[in-house]
Amino acid sequence: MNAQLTPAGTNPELDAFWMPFTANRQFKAHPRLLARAQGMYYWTADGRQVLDGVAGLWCVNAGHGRREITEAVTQQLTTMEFAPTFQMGHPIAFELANRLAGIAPPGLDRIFFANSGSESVDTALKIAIAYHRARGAAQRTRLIGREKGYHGVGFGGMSVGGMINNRKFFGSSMLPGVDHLPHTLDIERNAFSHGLPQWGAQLANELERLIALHDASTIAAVIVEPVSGSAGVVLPPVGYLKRLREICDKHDILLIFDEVITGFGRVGKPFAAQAFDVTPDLMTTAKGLTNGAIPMGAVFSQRKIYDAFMQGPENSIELFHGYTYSAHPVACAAALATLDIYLKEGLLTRAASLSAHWENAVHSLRGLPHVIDLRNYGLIGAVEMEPRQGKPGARGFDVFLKCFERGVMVRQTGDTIAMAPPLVIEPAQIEHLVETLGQVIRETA
Ligand code: PXG
Repeated sequence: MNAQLTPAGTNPELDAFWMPFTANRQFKAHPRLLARAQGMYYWTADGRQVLDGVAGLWCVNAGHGRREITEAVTQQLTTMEFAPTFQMGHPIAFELANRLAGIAPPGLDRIFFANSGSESVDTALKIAIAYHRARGAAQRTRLIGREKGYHGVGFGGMSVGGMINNRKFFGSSMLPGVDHLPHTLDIERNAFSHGLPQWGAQLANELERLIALHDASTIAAVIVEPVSGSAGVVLPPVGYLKRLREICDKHDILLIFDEVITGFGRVGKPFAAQAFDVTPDLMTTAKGLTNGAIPMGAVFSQRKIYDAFMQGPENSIELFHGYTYSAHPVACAAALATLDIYLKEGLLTRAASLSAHWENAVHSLRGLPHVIDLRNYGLIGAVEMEPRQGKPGARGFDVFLKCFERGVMVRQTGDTIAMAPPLVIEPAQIEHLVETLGQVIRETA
């Protein structure tokens, strides 16, 4: 694209696209255009190679340009580009659901399809509420999220989410009856933890406090990310998720794991539920499901939840929910080809074998100027920097921009830099990613 800047610093060619979660004016004055991708790399529109340190947006787990996915998608488009799944079906939707059930945590073998993480989250929240109603507990409608949580941008996900900027601009247009657990980021106590922080399991007990306040009989579900990404990588303290599970069980509250970023190998097991040995009742996924090639989301449900809906006359619809593109055949084809790659190349567990190397690389940044915390788990890493006086986020943004200029793409949230490379990354590329980030931090005041 011919990025001609007008004197005012605007670019008419770029104006029509209102970009998501982007500083539109800054971007359009200084565009960062990606034009091509292969393996671990992007190439910019002007031909520079950029190491992908964040798997696109936490989704391209098998690396870019996977021929098998392209072929499966092409084949499906040729055979049948679309088929409805309302009162109709097509074979690969069922095949994909079976395949997903086969790698799922214990019992999560009923799969509902959506088109994004946000849709998966809203689907899971609706299933949770309708499940209690189906069991005769229609008063259980309250949802509990967590501070710093990110569950997408639908009204449901926004309401249970806990990132201030994602909420405050939208007034009181939130779901009623939502409360939040405290987040688990405690830099004072846990800074520079290698892997999971030791301190903080007792934060799960705050759920008991919310239950005492609202009464368990009003609460449908608790939703958390096992590891949260968007808020700048927040890890669960050792024992925290198990404790949440125990409390939910005690009070008949459903536990939802939002595995949109942790799913499909990011933490060294197919899902974080398996890595932490804690099984939720519902699990939301997207992103890595199709290697980012075609939008798709999937909600994994415990069989007991599905079974609770299977009552009443046989020809009645059991769940009044779904999307035109639920189980879109092209997305199903992409997901099946992606799963084949993951299994053939051992990618669902590769992060486990790389994680010690990754941990050392991330923690080699300790002692650099302004670095106040380093966090790692699986193939996720974060560097938290001290904000500049009165300018939160400015240092983070500078570091992000300079990394990109040096040929490395990372993610920035405030003054935290997050990394989550494709799971095919080689040790030398880990070094390159982290060393480049380290140099940039050294040079950034
Ligand atoms: N849940 C979680 C846990 C997520 O991380 C969503 C839901 C929403 O997914 P969709 O497909 O509707 O965007 C997400 C999305 C980042 C970043 O860099 C993370 C996400 C999206 C964009 C940027 O942290 N996660």
